[in-house]
Amino acid sequence: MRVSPESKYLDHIESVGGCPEDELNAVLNNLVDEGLLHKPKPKKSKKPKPPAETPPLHSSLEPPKPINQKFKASKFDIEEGFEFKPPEPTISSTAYRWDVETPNTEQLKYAARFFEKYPVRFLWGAEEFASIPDGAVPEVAFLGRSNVGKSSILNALMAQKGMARTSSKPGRTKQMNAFSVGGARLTLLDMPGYGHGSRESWGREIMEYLRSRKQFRRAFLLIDPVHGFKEVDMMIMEAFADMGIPYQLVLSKTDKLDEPKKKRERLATPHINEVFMDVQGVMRDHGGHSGFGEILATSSEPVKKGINELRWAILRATGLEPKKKK
Ligand SMILES: Nc1nc2c(ncn2[C@@H]2O[C@H](COP(=O)(O)OP(=O)(O)OP(=O)(O)O)[C@@H](O)[C@H]2O)c(=O)[nH]1
Ligand SMILES: [Mg+2]
Repeated sequence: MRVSPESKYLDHIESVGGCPEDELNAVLNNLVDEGLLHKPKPKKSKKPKPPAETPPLHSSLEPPKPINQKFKASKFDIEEGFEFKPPEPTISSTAYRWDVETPNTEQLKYAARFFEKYPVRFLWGAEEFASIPDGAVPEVAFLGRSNVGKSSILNALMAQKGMARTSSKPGRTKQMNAFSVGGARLTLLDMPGYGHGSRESWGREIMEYLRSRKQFRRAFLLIDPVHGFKEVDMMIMEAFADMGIPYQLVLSKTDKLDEPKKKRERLATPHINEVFMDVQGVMRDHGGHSGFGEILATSSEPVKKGINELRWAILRATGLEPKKKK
């Protein structure tokens, strides 16, 4: 992935109808002033690489070193005297994992049932995040720049088209919306995007909400691999790390990486393996220790990809996965 290619990003902004730099800078400066964010060190500018030849999956790319070995033997493993080995890093078309086991078919089926079996309920929408009382039901939140596909991925997870409102115009989601799934055992939060079309104070409010929320379990930070990281994404990851907010990176709209070769070359889109490596590298350099050891590649349309793996990741983050039988 070409990380922060300014020109590509600006092209994109032009294509969506405006330049959000002032807004972004205002949001960032606010966060920095509040002491909630540190400015990332400026990166050395790299020469743009030529469009990548698509290597086969499981290619010879060496996975980089794990950035945070958090995987630990469970109490059950210790009690039963099982030999403990952290999982080997694995890479596939939908996931790069270095700190967590690959879910098996049964687990993915369980995750699908959990999300699809029970009716989804819209719980509340709020512009003033501080006003929502704490509760006991675990929550996960979907964050990312405007238009990255947050509401769409929630609809895919909930298997309910139109439950969360989507739009091709950035800034569609104007408030934080909460949805109840899995028979009221889990709450999913759709956050307003930061950047183009967003309100200035949201960055600060969202951070404050995530930091103080008792039942909050993990933020899923969406990155569009065609546009790559922007400075604000890196600042958010650093803020997560500074505040000890657990997060996981999710690549959205990865169908665009599978587009016909001609179009892909025009967009200079890399292969997914290359994206995984680059994304992990950026995460390692910006707030890696708060990030989870799994990056998922998803798409919500035209075909769904990686949705059950994301569902499983959510269940694990919230402790709602089925426990091992004794
Ligand atoms: N190709 C493709 N397009 C997608 C995908 N997911 C979302 N989109 C499109 O991207 C646009 C933005 O999607 P949203 O889900 O509204 O994005 P958002 O992050 O919620 O945007 P805000 O609410 O404005 O912050 C819409 O036009 C979607 O149809 C995907 O997986 N693949
Ligand atoms: Mg939205």
